Amino acid sequence: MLYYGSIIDNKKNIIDEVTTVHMPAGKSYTGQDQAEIFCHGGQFVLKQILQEIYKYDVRPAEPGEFTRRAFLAGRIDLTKAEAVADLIASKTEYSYRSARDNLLGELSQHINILRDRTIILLAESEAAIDYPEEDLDTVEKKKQIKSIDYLINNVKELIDSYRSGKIIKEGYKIAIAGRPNAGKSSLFNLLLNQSRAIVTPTPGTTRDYLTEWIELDGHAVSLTDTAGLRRSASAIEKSGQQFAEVEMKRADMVIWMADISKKSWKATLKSDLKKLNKLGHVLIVLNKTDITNKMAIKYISFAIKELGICGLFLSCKTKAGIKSLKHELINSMNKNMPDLTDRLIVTSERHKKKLAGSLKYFKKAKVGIEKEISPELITFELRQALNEIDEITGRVYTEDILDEIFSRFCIGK
Ligand SMILES: Nc1nc2c(ncn2[C@@H]2O[C@H](COP(=O)(O)OP(=O)(O)OP(=O)(O)O)[C@@H](O)[C@H]2O)c(=O)[nH]1
Ligand SMILES: [Mg+2]
Repeated sequence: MLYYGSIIDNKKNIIDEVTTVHMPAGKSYTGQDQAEIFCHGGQFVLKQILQEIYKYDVRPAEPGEFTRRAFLAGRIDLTKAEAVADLIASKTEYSYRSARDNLLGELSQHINILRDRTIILLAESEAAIDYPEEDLDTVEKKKQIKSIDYLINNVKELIDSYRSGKIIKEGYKIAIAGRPNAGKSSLFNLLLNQSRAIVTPTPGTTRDYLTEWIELDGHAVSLTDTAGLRRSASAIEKSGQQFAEVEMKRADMVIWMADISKKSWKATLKSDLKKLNKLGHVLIVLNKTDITNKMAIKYISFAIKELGICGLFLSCKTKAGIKSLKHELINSMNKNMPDLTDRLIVTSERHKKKLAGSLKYFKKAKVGIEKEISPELITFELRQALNEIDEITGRVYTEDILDEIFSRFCIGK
C-alpha cells in the first residue's frame, strides 16, 4: 500500500509532500521490516528529510548493505548477491545476460548439484569408516571413481569457462604494441575514430599507455595504445615500456605493428618474434604500405611466410587494409566468445578460485580411492572440497568474504 502524506519536522513544519511504502518483514528485499519514502528529487529536499530521519537513531546504509542483509536473512545466496552487482555494472548484452541468469539462480543450481553429488560420495566413504571390516569391492570402487570423475570434469569445465567469462565481464582486451614510430597511436586513433593519442614523427612519442572502450560488432573492446619498445630509451620512456609489457601480457590479443617502409623491418621483426611467440595471441600488422614500394610489398608477402607468420597489410594514412583488420579482430573475438544459451559461464574470479580449490581436493580424493587408502583420509579431502564449493554459494562464509564482496556494491543496493 502506498501512503500519501507529508514529512514534518519536530516544529510541525512541512518539509515535503511525499508518498511512502511499508514492506513488512518477510516480504521485503532484505527480509526485514522496510520502509521507503518517495520525495521530490532535489538535493536540498533530500538532505532536509535525511537530517530529520537521522534524529531517530538511524544511519545511512553501507555499500551493498541491503543485499548483504538479504543474504544473511537467507533470501538469496552469495552467487545471486554477486549477480546483483554484476547486473548493475554490466556494459554489454553478454555481461547483462550472464548476470541476469546468475540472479535467476543458474549458477547456484549448478553448484548445488555438485554439492549433492559430493555429499553422496562423502556418505559412502563415511560408511566405509563405520564398517571397516567390509572391503570395498571392485564394482563399488569403479562406481566411486565414476562419481568423482563426474565431479572433476564438471568443475574443470566451469574453470575453463572463466577464460570467456572474464572477457564477458571485462571486455575483450586488445593492446597495440610495437617498435617506436610504427604507427601504433595512429591505429589507435583510427579504430577509435578520433584523435585521442598524440601522433608525431618523433620516435618515443607515447610514454604512458592509453585505454579506451570501443564497440566492434557488438563486442565491448578495451583498446590500449602503448609506448614503443626499444633498447636505447630515457628513464621516462623505460617506465612507459614496462607498462607496455604488462599490458601485452594482460591482453586477450596483441596487435604488433611493424613499419615496413624501413629497410631493416625484416631483421627487426625476426628478433621481435622471439618474444612475441611466447605471448601466443599476436596479430602482426605491417604498416605504412603507402610509402613502401609495390615490388617490396610482394617480397614482404613471401618473407613473412618464410618467418612462419601471417601479417595484415595496412596504411593508417590512407586507411587501406583497415576493413580486413577489423574483420580479423571480430573473427578472433567470435572464436573466443561462448554461446551463452547452452553453457554455464563462470564470470567471477572468486568463483573460479573456489572451484580450483575444490578441484585440487577432488583429485586428491580420487587418488585416495584408486590406491584404497584409509577412508578417513578420503573423507577429509571430500570435506575440504565441499567447503570450497559451499563458499561459492555462501553456505560457508566469513565476515571477510562478505566485506570483500559487498564493498564493491554501490550505496543503496
Ligand atoms: N606514411 C605513413 N605514415 C604513417 C602511417 N602510420 C603512421 N604514420 C606516421 O608515422 C609517425 C609515427 O606515428 P605514431 O602513430 O605516432 O607511431 P607510434 O607507433 O605511436 O610511435 P611511438 O608512440 O613513438 O612509439 C607519424 O608521423 C605518423 O603520421 C602510415 O600508414 N603511413
Ligand atoms: Mg604512440
